[in-house]
Amino acid sequence: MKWNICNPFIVMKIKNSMLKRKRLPIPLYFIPGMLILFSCSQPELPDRIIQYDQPADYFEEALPLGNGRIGATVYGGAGTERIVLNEETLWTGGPVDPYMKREAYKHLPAVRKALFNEDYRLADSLVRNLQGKFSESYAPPGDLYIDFLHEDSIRDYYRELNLRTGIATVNYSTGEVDYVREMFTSFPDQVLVIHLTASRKKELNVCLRFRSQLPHTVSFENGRLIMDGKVPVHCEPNYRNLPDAIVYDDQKSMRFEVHAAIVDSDGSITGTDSSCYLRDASKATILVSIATSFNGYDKEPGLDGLDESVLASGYLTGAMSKSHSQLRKEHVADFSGFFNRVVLDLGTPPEKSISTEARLIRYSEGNPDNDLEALYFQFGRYLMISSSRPGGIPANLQGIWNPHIRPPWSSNFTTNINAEMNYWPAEVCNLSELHEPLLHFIQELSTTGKITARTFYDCGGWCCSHNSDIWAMTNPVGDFGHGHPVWANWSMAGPWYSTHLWEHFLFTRDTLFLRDSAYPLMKGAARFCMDYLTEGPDGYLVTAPSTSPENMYLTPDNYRGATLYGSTADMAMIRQHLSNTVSASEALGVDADLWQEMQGVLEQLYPYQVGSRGNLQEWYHDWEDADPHHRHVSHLFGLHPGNSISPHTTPELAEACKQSLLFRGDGGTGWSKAWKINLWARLLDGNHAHRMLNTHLNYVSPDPETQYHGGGTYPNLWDAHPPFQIDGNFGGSAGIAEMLLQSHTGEIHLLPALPDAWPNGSIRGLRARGGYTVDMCWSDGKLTEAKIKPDCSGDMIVRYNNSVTTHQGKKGKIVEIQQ
Ligand code: FUC
Repeated sequence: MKWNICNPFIVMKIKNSMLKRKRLPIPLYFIPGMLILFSCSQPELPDRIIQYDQPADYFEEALPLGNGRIGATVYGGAGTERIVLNEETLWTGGPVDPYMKREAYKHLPAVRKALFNEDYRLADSLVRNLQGKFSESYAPPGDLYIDFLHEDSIRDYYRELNLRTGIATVNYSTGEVDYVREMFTSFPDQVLVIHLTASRKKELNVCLRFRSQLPHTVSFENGRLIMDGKVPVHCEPNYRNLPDAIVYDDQKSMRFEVHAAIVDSDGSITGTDSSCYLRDASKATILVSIATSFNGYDKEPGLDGLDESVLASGYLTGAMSKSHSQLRKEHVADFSGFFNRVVLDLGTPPEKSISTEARLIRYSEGNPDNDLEALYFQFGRYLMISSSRPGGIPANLQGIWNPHIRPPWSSNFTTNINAEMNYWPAEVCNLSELHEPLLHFIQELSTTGKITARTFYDCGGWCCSHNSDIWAMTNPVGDFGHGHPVWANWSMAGPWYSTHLWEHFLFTRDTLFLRDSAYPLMKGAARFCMDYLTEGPDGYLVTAPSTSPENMYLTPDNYRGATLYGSTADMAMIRQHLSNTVSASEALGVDADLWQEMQGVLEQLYPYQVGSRGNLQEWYHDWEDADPHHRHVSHLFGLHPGNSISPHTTPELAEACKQSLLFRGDGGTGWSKAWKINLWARLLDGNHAHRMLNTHLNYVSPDPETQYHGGGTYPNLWDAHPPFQIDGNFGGSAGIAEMLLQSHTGEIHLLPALPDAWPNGSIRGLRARGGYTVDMCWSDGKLTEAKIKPDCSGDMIVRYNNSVTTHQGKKGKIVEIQQ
């Protein structure tokens, strides 16, 4: 790497008093709002609003609110409001037993023998001996309903979600009365806040009630409507058709409590055992708190859980001590402090009256709408601010928004692309602190992963397989032999996850974080990789067994298999992670012996191969793909998210990646299309990246009767896998950023993949590796001005097209580049 990293010897002098933080340290310079620098010639803070002229019928039309911990999906019905509640720690199950198959590793030599005898059929069958249990599921506590006791005839209905403030609003009139409903989930106060007003006295009459699919009871105590319940102690993934798929246990099940209270009202409040009434009011605020007994990944949530009742009650009492306007003010300051750091302008918005759904449909019919693309970019940032806050749990497959007891793929952490993609926008989109839940989770994974590495593979270090959950599960899934190896037997989540640790350092240059939090974990993942590698038939080091996530090969004798040795994906992930760990050891000036060992292994890794059709080979041998259009493109990891391939440093390999992408085609699920936006951007082909964005934003109906299986976007802008999966939203935002700014090869590359469709525009507040904040304006497809603010002093290499210049960067001093 070319980064001029802060002197490692200075790092060693950091005082002990600074090392006591329990969670990962957050760089001090990320104070909300501090990085807003200037405006080129764009409107200040344009509206970023999603709007509709009807209530939602489906979950994918409802509007998501979140404070990282509490999720609230708001339908906005006029007669009845339905809000699907979630709490990020409410998961089925309990701490995983990482020793579930103590001697699995004894099967490894037989699998390797079969592989090196080229007996792939046998290897596919034997590798099933290296499987353990499935992950647990993310569960929904229930819904809050608010019945509005007024006339049925509604007019002037409008609802919106303001991405800048994190506030959802519903407006309508009936008879002579105008009703306004305003909702947000406050991070500072840890509650859902619903503010209701009627334009006439005594016309606000409502009933609050809960509904839950889980065993629960509801009571009304001291002016609070309280629902308490429990989740299953085990839940089978939704794709497994087994009896007893959901199991409860009175002692062990995780518990939850939801409290709701009506405050600040001029009406009268009464309650029954199942509901709470407000009568004759003109205004009211409803506060809702949720808590669970989750007490950490390694503690039984039933027997050794936190007191969910005390927690839920405490949050509510705290919020009740503040007025609605104070709660609102603090929420908006917190939320927009993150959101306003980045402003993107790609063109004029359409007329105000058009709903977001109509806009999306119009766009899908081929009508350009650059501002919708900018809105989509910001929606990804909105979702991250709402679903991932320091001290919390990483965003899962549905972020934090899930209505199902058996959600798609358990709403878990799927690690062979999805969990990582969720965090692709974190750094570049100036939300670095919000990366913390994932970075902290890696530490938890390393504890169970150490046992998995030893018991499944007889290796040191730590590893993680293709699924995980809140219990930091790391074993290969498959229910002890029932899983298809093409997804079950993949063990590279350790190195992939660990690239996030190094990326966080590159963007923040936080050496304390690198030394104390990141590097020890990186070393552990590197140790596993080095122990797991074995000598292949040509003398290179390879992984065995290996897969190329979820794709299958065809051997020359037409065997359709999953297990092989030395898949390109495995080799690329290990190459990336070892290179990163080498750089980390250099930055910290430590571990000379390990450095030497890693360098030696890097030199012996099976290199990239260009296949006979000019593609980057996915398999060790130049085999055909069983599905040439498969959604996974993990063999291109070195191009993105890795940096071992780029058109500037390895043009031939970049060309081979291009061929592979062309063969794969532009189809795929939501996240697959999002990945391809990033890949085409890394190939510096802005027009192809934009074409992918076009198809990524294709309107998908939320009606389950619609049989559609190719990605796209729902009316509320959620990514359609289908069903809803949040990774494509995050990957899409990251892809748009990647089209405008890249920094993975040691240069700050301005407008690397600007498509013809965006001739004029501006962006401010993107972040580049090395610790820079970058603002740019362009016109007629050409950069007009860039302003780059470094966090540290040192040389700064800037590229625009083929011109590369070096600047002396001074900490905090803006470097202006005019074209
Ligand atoms: C992987 C993908 C699927 C889906 C699932 C959650 O298995 O191949 O497309 O995203 O994760």
